[in-house]
Amino acid sequence: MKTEPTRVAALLLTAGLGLAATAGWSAESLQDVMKRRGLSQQDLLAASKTYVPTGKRDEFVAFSSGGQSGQIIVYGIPSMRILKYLAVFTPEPWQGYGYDEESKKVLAGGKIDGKDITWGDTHHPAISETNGKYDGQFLFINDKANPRLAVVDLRDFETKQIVVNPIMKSEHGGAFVSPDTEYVMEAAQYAAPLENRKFQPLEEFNQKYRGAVTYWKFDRKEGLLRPEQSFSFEMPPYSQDLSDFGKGPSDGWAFTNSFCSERYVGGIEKGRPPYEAGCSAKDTDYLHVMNWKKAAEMVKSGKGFKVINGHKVIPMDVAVKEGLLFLIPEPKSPHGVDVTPDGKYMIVSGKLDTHVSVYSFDKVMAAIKAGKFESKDPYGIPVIGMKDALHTQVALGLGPLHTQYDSKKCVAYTSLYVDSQVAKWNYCEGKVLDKISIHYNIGHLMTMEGDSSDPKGHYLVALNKLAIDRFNPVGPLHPQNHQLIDISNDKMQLLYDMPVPLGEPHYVVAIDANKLKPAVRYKVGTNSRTDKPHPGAVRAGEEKTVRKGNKVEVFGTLIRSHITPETIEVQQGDEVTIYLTNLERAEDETHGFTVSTYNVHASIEPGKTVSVKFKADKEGVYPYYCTEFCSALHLEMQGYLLVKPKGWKPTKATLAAQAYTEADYKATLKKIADTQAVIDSVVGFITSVNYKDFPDVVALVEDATDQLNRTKDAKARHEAAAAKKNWEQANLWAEQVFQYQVKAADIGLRAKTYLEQHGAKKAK
Ligand code: K7E
Ligand code: CUA
Repeated sequence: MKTEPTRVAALLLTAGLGLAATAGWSAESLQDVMKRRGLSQQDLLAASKTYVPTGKRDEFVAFSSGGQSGQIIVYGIPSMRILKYLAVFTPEPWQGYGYDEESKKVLAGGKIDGKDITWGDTHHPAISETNGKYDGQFLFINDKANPRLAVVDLRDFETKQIVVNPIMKSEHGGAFVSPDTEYVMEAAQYAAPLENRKFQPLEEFNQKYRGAVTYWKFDRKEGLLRPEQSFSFEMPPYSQDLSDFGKGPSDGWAFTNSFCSERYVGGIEKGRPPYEAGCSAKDTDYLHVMNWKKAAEMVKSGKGFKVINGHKVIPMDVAVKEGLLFLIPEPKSPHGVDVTPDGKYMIVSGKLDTHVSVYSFDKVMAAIKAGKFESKDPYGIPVIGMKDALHTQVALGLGPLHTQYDSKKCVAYTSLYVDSQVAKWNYCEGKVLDKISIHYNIGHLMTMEGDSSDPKGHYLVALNKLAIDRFNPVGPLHPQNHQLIDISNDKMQLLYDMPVPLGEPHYVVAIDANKLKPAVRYKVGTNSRTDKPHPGAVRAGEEKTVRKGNKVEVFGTLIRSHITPETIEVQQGDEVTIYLTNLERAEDETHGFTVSTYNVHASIEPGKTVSVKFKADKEGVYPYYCTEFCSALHLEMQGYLLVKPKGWKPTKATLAAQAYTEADYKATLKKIADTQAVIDSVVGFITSVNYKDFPDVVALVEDATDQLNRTKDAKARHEAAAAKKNWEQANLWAEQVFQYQVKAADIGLRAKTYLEQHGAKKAK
């Protein structure tokens, strides 16, 4: 037990006294490496465009759908280094998501019909916008399989809310945000009866099944979707698909694609042709055009909706009468609809058509104003003639799907699924500019802030459906495949293949890294899921255990390197809740917490308060400990949950004594003096340079000072014990002084290294 601190002290001594290591140079030249690894000039160029040297950061941060994993993958561009998985619809143990009480409450918001759903089919992440531009505050993502929408707060990258769509049974056309994020849109996919738990025969599909588009009201101040202020359009039972909000001149309007407007219902087992045949029989489907702003005002005034499953729904006949809903034919089995950055055009791609269709918002408005419609659909919705709405159509290639925009005017990129290519083209003039092949079968593609009103150009990511021949084989299930493409020049250049180990990511969005300003700590005692003070929080010295009947509540704290309390004693059958507050202020000083075999885990970042709860239904002894390697004495960050059987009585016994001597105490005092010398030399170095010019170092110095201040209490205790010749207590409290010193010295050395690496100058 005494060896580890001694080893640490020795390490500190060498590190503190030795100076910066001499820089090592590779004996190989660039040419040698190219030859040895078989790299071309082109490879080197690509590598130099993606490589981010140690200590440097990426220009953009991407948020990728994690597909069936129900999570979001965060990575940097251009390095394509994975930074984090955000737990959204699926429990994620590292973050305690689904294993602590606060996150369980968020997940419970996603229960459907009272049942837990512990996964999600995530498709489309969306970053919140202000005036059509990414603002980096919130992130939304949908679950296609179980129609749900989640809100992630980008102040701490945590999921705060999951809502269930009250009328849909599946959804796909979400999440998309209005230019000021007042609303988040999601469109249904597979039509079904809107009433919950209601059976209707497929024979009555046309009459009883319905699609829908929902507008969720977003309360930016509280960071929450407001179901009571949200509403939906009832839609025909066409399979609504991707959507987009208008912006600029088209602000106030929104657009949703559909496929299978044939309303075919399949039945391969009855000898009928499959869905894929029946759903692509017609040459056109319908683009749905909605005046969402007018609809929102109508609903707000308390008119024009009926209530289904407690949710406001605008019936189709009302939408038609009020001029809120129109259709335009679109070719053929379309998938993506993407409004141009200037808001003047809507670009639609038909999977089974070689063209992209550029619709003019002005022309659509003119037709509506003139009452010029070519027909009505079977539900009485006016249909605007395709010719009256089109700006142009451009032949791009086979299987066009999704479109993104460049910072250069009129320049767009469209994915070609069948051709496995990206086409770069000009949508104002309707001409193709460049094409690049990818591997294989691209779905979505994404440019930097490329679906906002202010795209940033630079890079494009292709989200490919297959990863044949790309990566080291890992079994029949291949990794997902994102490819980074340089779009800063006229010709596109493929830079990098990135295997993605969670699938299937359908869409990804990327934001200028400077727009993200996540916090590094919470105000002490914060419930991170509500951003409110946690009633279970306590300050240092206020830790307590409270029993009420068979309910035991432990109010504890964590700080390097101990958990208070270190023993929890309960009776078998007690319901135990442990509230834990991380008292740290230092960056990245997260502690974890688990109790053996009770299936609980928490990640407690600086300042956070969380709770774990379980029934102590098994007699026995259960160690609990910190699960993050937080400090040199992390392994000692431990305690025991003692679950006593009913009727157990203590026998006369005492804790094992260690019997330390005065000599042990003196040796510890010597160790303290030596360590203080190291600390003094490090402090001497830091204060000899302009460390105050480095905010990261200032924070480290504050943390080190904080650790050193803690020695005062322990010092008073060991001196008091020594005065009473209680050598055991004296030695142990002296050891505690040393522990604080070790942490302070460790932090000080980190600060020193940082200063050396960042070219600190002699202080004047
Ligand atoms: Cu896979 Cu947007 Cu769901 Cu297209 S989606 S590919
Ligand atoms: Cu705290 Cu390990």
